[in-house]
Amino acid sequence: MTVLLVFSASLVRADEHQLMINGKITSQNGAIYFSPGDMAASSPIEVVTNSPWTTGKTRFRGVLLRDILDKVEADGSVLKATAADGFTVDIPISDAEEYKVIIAYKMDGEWLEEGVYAPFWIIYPYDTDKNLAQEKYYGRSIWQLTKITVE
Ligand SMILES: Nc1nc2c(c(=O)[nH]1)N[C@H]1C(S)=C(S)[C@@H](COP(=O)(O)O)O[C@H]1N2
Ligand SMILES: [Mo]
Repeated sequence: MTVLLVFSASLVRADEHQLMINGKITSQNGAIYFSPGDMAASSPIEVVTNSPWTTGKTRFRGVLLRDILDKVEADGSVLKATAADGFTVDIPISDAEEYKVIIAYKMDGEWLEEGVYAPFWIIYPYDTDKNLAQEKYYGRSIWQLTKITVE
């Protein structure tokens, strides 16, 4: 009975509406979960930028990736990011240190749309640093982000 309860609880937690961070972090259970509401409770930050997916300047709101990594005490060099659509990409932790990379949960004042970009979207300030407006960083701009494994 206990096993069944634990199993169903983990199924509920590992869903498409939140972000699970695991791997080389400090956690008693091996993973830490954030819903968009949890993220919105932290200091919000905005990145206003053009992007390949939007028309004109778009206002992305989220939290600094480096702040979240600090919060979970990430101790590694690479983030293995996974999306609900099955897409995966490696993001060097150095990106979070060098650039104002955010984990976005809102776009132009609206929560990211379910089944499209929700719950989270990694966004770089593509306009601020021309170096960021290239395929390498677009490819790391994973939407429907649901899992980060710190390695
Ligand atoms: N969840 C998710 N995020 C993703 C992708 C994807 O397929 N799924 N494609 C990535 C890649 S490889 C690139 S170059 C950019 C842009 O993809 P697009 O040009 O197909 O829109 O989004 C990135 N983020
Ligand atoms: Mo790509």
